[in-house]
Amino acid sequence: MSGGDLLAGMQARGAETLAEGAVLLRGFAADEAPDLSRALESVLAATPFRHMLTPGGHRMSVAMSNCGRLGWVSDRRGYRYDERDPESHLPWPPMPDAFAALAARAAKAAGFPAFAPDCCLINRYHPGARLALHQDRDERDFAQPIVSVSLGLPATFLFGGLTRSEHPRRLRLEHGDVVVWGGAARLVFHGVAPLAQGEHPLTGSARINLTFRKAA
Ligand code: MD6
Ligand code: FE
Repeated sequence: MSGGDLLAGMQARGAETLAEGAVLLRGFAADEAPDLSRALESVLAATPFRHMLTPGGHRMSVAMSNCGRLGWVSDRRGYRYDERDPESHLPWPPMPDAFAALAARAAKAAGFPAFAPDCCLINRYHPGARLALHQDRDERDFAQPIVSVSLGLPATFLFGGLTRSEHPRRLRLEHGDVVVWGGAARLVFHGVAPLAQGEHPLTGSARINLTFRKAA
């Protein structure tokens, strides 16, 4: 893509730089959200949402599943990527084409032209569910970005710094918003504040987040 194309695409979609390496593409996935939602239904039929256990023994308030060659899992042994669903012992369902295409298109719009994710972590928040401040560091290559797609109810995303002590900014993520994050921002601490009550026509009383990673 030429610099001109990149700029045109970003202006058309209103790209916002959150930090060096982190870009918010507002509404980038809004048009295809119904297609994504249909594809998601068939993934979840094979590998339903579950509340994983943290290494410290707490049940996570966010429900999770995965698709793609690898899935992110947490249990008493720690965090890791695994080729199989620990509940069914089957491989995770393949990543739907619509998922992979969107992730690549968003990464490209943010300046990462060769993103080929092997994992899509699927997060479901109901009111009250939250994600504590963390870094994504279970992946092999931190030169690879992460693409994060928000569907359904809005959330307050906490966007911190490279140390846990830095006070996070609060950022509203709405249905169809995509955040691409890599480069200097790849290891920032981040989280999600407790989800507020609400109803969304596509997802009901939930927020769904798809995060695409190149884990291996
Ligand atoms: C969420 N997202 O938005 C959780 N991690 O529900 C994440 O933890 C995340 O959005 C790395 C990069 C982008 C993200
Ligand atoms: Fe994360």
